[in-house]
Amino acid sequence: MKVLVADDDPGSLLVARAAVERSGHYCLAAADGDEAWALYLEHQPDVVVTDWMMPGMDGLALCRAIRAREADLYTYIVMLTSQGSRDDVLAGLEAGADDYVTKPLDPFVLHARLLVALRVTTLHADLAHYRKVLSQQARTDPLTGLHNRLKLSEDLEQLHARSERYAEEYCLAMCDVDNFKSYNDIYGHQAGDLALREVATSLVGQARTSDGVYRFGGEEFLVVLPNQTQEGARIFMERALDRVRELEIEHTGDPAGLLTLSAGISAFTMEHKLDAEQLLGEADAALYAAKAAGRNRVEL
Ligand code: GH3
Ligand code: MG
Ligand code: MG
Ligand code: MG
Repeated sequence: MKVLVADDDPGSLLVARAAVERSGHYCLAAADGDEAWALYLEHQPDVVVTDWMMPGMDGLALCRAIRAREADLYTYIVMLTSQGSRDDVLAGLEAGADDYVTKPLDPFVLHARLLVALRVTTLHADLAHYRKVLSQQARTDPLTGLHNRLKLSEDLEQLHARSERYAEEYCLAMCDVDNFKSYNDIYGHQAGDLALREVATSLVGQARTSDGVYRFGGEEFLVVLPNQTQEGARIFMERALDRVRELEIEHTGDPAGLLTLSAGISAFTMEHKLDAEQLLGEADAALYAAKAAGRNRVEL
């Protein structure tokens, strides 16, 4: 672990530092609270062992500053307190310290407390990791690996705010696989899953890095096209539909004999400032028009 030790008493600092290093940890030493805070910000130590009374920023203020700042990383804090100061102990723990050791410092005691610190910081690192994994999982569609609707609503909110602020246009394209119910009926659900994956991969391959491809629902995909005019979006989607036809996924239940896609496009422009929800509605209405006009096409 990376351990930051702060003490304005040089002798005490030396003992603490030796104990930390003998325990096999990397030690950063600070002669007062202000230096400790600067080192904390620079190095993000796993553990802070801090004296209570120090000139400038004291141990209590340091504790509070660390707790107010940390987000994902947890810093384990051990307070060094003078013997018999029970109120200090309580104040320290309330300010966010995890543990305390009384002075004069016994190196063996500090070594023992660092074992606990290691256990706790490892646990926190695991939790942070799982939080991240779960957060990603919650935003990912397991079948296609695409971002899902939750992620779409977050991204769309951001894009909408940015586009409004900088007066930029963007487009949404709602896509839906044609006659997919009959595809499942003819080829089976597993083949249907595979086809959805292929369509998803094809759409992603078509998109620019700034574009977003989301699984909106069962066999529906939403493509978000930032900084794109409606005409640009139409050209993009025509090409995307070409690519899907070029997959040549046989579908005898479809008039084209192939698996095809229909798409409806809506645009956010300075003249047509709908909110994101209304734009989704417009894209869906355009998709409905594409279906009504015979499928396998793009409508605005
Ligand atoms: P249209 O051309 O009008 O879109 O007709 P459609 O048959 O594609 O539309 P409908 O809404 O009637 O059927 C959609 C089908 O998509 C029904 C559903 O079983 C299938 N589907 C939805 N999600 C999945 C999935 O994850 N895997 C598979 N294999 N099929 C799915
Ligand atoms: Mg002191
Ligand atoms: Mg559908
Ligand atoms: Mg469909």
